[in-house]
Amino acid sequence: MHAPKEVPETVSPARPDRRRFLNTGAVASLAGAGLSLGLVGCKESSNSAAPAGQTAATSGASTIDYTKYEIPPGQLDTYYSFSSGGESGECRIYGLPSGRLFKRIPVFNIDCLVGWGITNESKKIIGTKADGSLNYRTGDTHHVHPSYTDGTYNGKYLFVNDKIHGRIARIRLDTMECDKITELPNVQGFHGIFPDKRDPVDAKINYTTRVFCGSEFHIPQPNDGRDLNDPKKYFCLFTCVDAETLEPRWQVKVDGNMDLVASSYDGKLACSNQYNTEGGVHYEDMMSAERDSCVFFNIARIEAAVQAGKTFHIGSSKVPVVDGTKAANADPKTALTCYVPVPKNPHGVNASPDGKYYACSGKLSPTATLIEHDLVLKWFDGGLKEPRDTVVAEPEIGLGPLHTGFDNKGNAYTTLFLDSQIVKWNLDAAIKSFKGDKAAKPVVDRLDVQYQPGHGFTSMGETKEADGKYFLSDNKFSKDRFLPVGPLHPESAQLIDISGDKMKLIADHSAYSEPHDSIIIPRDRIKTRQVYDINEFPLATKDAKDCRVERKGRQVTIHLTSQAPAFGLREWTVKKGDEVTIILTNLDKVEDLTHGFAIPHHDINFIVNPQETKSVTFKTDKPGVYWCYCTSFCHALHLEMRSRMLVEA
Ligand code: CUK
Ligand code: CUA
Ligand code: CA
Repeated sequence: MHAPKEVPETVSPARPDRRRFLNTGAVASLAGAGLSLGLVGCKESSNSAAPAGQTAATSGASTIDYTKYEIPPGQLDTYYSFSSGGESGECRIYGLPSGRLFKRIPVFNIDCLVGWGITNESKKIIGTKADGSLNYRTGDTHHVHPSYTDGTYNGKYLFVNDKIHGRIARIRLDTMECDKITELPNVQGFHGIFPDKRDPVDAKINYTTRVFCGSEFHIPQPNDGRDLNDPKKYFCLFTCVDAETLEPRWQVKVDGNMDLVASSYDGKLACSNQYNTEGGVHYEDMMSAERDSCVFFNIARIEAAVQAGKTFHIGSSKVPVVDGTKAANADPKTALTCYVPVPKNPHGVNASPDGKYYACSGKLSPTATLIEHDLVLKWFDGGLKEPRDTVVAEPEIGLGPLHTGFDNKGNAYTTLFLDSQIVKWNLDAAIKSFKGDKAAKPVVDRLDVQYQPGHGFTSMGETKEADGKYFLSDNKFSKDRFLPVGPLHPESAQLIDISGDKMKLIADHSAYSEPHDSIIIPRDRIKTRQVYDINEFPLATKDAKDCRVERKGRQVTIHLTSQAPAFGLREWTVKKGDEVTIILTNLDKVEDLTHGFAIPHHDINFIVNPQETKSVTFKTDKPGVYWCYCTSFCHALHLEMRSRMLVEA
């Protein structure tokens, strides 16, 4: 899989030799790890994985008029795409269909362009220790989801997880900046996240008030050194976070782990796929059972149990915890949770836009499991015998199914990691086939992608307004799709037109490692601000005449403004060993007129946007002259835009 290869001059999406090479590599590496996958199909060529009678994969390349999708200079994209950034700890904003990268939003990572993790305001959001250093300098963002009103995006917030440190972050969509971060108590491997799509309790609140968070890694509770090597005592918590305060409201103790999270369209349920119902601590143990679960949470019952005080607490955490284990929830009529068995190590669970179904992919099983929402509610009412009776379809769709997007015509699009394909399957046909109708063929189309897709998502596909226009495949390998840039290849995000019967691959976009999830929103849903309101910032200096130096003992505060092409003070004097705070307000009101501020030797670098105020605090440890200069090319005299900080011995 990692053998050096020539770079082909042209890239054909359909070069079968290359696909076979990759596919066998992916399977072989799993097999090499001693895994018995129990997979059907052929390891030679992914195309033959299509069961007889079903459509073979197509390159989709032959007759496509790519100019149809071009965004010429000066024209705007029709969609925003918000993407996670994986190991980078950030989020990103792309335009679609062009694939233009507009912005990287620092969230859990330090960013010296905007000063994230450097300015006092951003450090407060990320969280600091007593000595003022950051709590964490890294993050791992996987899933991005905007806030909802009545089943569709309201343009207010974007929520994102940090898998490493169990933190949830919120991004304001008017400024596209992170404004809150919370660390969830007693959680490790916070992976799945999904906001409520409708608030069922308070009609006055017309937007998302809950964000549901799964946890993937089971740990001793509390994780303070007890039960270190007694995995039977480890467990995971499902957390509900308040969307406004971003504080945890309640948690649920569950059996097994949680991977992805989905929420219902009526506010009644949330669910999470579980690949480690075995409670294993080694991979062989985690894949020993033939079936795992998709666990459903009955939100109203959980909140009633919390209200009634049927709760406990873990360690020093004040967050109430209810017991959602199987043993404590044997009677469906009072159960808080319902564990629906699904085949082997599922990955990904997605709600269909009509609110009727949840598709849970098999990963180690070549199937997707379709669970009916109303049947889960029926089980909770005592009207169904077994949780498994909620399953209405389980089509064979291909090898390594992971994530599913939906169009507006009753079709699902699932990424097949091992097959390197997107498979389009019809929900009604899958349900008929499950009932025994031999004529019903669930799989309607297949398309090769390059290569090994992880997440895939349709435009507006996680809202009731799915529009059936685009599917974006976030692929884990790009290999020969782009000019090589050393051992770390970019990931490939491939845009697919799904408006017709056949999927058409229309563009490759490179992406810096490693986006997991994205969402696609029409541009008119997003309303951004271009200039801040100076009154939002209590520390603002509203007039250049008010610039000044204030000293209290060893603490010195510099009140400073920027207005092209000068800072409000030409120089200021401090002493070695002072603790200096610089508060900088950008007085320029013109859209796009950003100034930067950097101080040599002191590791200070940040920007101030029009009418914005930011501050930094640092120690002066070395006497000398330091030119504080503007880092953002703002004016013909940008290079001349500098002030001196004189540090006396
Ligand atoms: S997980 Cu990355 S491909 Cu974190 Cu959404 Cu499935
Ligand atoms: Cu201000 Cu450059
Ligand atoms: Ca398992």
